[in-house]
This record gives sequence, structure tokens and C-alpha cells, in this order.
Amino acid sequence: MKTVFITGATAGFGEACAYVFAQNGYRLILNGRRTERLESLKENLEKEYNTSCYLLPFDVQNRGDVLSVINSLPEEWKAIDVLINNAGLALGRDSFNEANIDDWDTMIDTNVKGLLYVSKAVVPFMTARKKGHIINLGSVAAKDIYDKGNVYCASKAAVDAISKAMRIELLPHGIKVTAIHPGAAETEFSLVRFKGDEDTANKIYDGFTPLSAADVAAIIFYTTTLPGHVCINDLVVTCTQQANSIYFNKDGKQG
Ligand code: NDP
Ligand code: 8X3
Repeated sequence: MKTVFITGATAGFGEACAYVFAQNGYRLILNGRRTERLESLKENLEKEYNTSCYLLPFDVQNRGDVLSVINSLPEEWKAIDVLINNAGLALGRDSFNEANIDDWDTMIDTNVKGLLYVSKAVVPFMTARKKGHIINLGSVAAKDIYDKGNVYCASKAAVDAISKAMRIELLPHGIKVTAIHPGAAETEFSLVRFKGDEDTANKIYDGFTPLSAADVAAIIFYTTTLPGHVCINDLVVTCTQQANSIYFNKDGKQG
């Protein structure tokens, strides 16, 4: 049975990936900070798909926890086939002058440093087996910088650069590296970004049909189904009513 390790599995893309990979016969290592959600996800997946889940409830920002917890995985769980570096967030959408420096720190510590810490811990398991697939969640925000996106865009541009670097350096080890760059997707992302302000969060999706978490999870899973000699390196995916991180057709919901 293959093993997938998903960071940020308590909501959005991570949770949707957990369902798709479980449906397709994987066992799962699931991370996130909200332990109750992880426990209920484990219960549902094990009941519905006859799989097994190993929970790793840590904050990816905490370097000590990330390294020690992953290194203390039981040997049989260290054979990780797919790592999905998904945990991440935007906080605020403010001009450079008005932005909160704590928000900047949290975005950089989670989206960039957290992804590095988790990868640093998992890569040795993959190099030892001479195989593995790392999937990093970037964003259209990495490709085109938008107004008041400043540090979030920068953090995702860093994910883009780290993915390119990993691809070069892991080449001798037979490890695939795929960067997925979604456009607007309706998850808890905007609620988190606007710090619980539901009206502002919901308005982000007015006038168009965004991607769903299930859309993105299906695409992520697809990248893992290709033959061993084929790798999707970089994939930008938006809903049909979005051209890039700036241009939308907001003439009404589709479908
Ligand atoms: P959600 O807010 O729905 O889910 C984010 C997940 O990340 C949650 O499970 C959350 O779990 C976890 N997470 C956040 N911070 C940490 C942390 N410090 N340690 C561990 N887990 C953490 O967002 P999405 O599913 O939409 O986003 C997933 C990824 O996709 C992010 O990297 C995001 O930047 C990216 N993305 C999102 C897009 C969108 O429009 N939705 C578009 C492009 C990219 P918990 O709170 O329990 O820790
Ligand atoms: C999330 C998409 O456009 O809000 O990465 O930055 S966007």
C-alpha cells in the first residue's frame, strides 16, 4: 500500500486530497494544528475506505517539532511515496504601509519555512528508497503579483523557486517535484485571510464560479498517476472565469 503525507489536512485542498488518496488505496499521514478535525478525518477515512491514517498534529512553523516528530515516525510509516506540502495561508490584504508585520512573519514562517522544514525531514526517507514525489502548493500569486498581495505573493514565489531548486537537486535521486499553482478556490482560505470576517471572505467569490477543493485535489492526484518516467513539473490551474491572479470575468456564476 502506498503512503501519502499531507500537511494542512484539516480543511480545503489538504482534506480533499485525503479523501481522493484514500479512495485510491493510499494510507495517509495527516498533519494540521486542529487535532479534533484530524481525529474525525481519520475516523471517517478508515471507516469509509478501509485504509489507515497516522496523525501528526504539529505546527509547521515549529522547526523542532517538525523535525523530531517526523523523525520519530515508526519505521513502517517512513516509506512515504507522496509528500503534499499544502499547509499555508494568507493573512490580510493590505498595502505595504498598512500591513501587520506579525502577518508577514506568519505567512513566511508557514508558507516558506514550514514547507522547508517538512521537506528537510521527509526527503531523506525518499532518497534512501531512490523514489518519491513531492507536491508543493504554490499559487497564481507566485506568477503575477497583485495589489496588496505583497508578502503572500512573495511567499508563493519562494515556493516556486524552492520547487525549481528541489527538482534540480533531487534529480540524481529519482524524486519527482511538482508545483501546483491554483487560482481562486473556495475553501477556508479567504475566511482565514480576512480573520473570520465572513462577508468580506464571501465577496471574494462574487460573480464567478471559483475552483473547489475537490477540483484541485483531483488534479493533484492525477499528477501522481503518470508513469515513473513522466513528471508534471509546474502546473497553473484556474477556474474558467480567471485568466491570472489579476484578471477575472465576474459576469455571473457558471454552471
Ligand atoms: P484552507 O484554509 O482551507 O486550509 C489550510 C490548511 O493549512 C488547513 O488544514 C490548516 O490547518 C493548515 N495550516 C495552516 N497553517 C498551518 C500550520 N502553521 N501548521 C500546520 N498546518 C497549517 O486553505 P486552502 O486549502 O485553500 O489552502 C491550501 C494551500 O493552497 C495553501 O498553501 C494556500 O496558500 C494554497 N492556495 C490556496 C488557494 C485558494 O484560493 N484557496 C489558491 C492557491 C493556493 P490548521 O488550521 O488545522 O492547522
Ligand atoms: C490564493 C489565490 O489569488 O487569493 O493563492 O492569491 S489568491
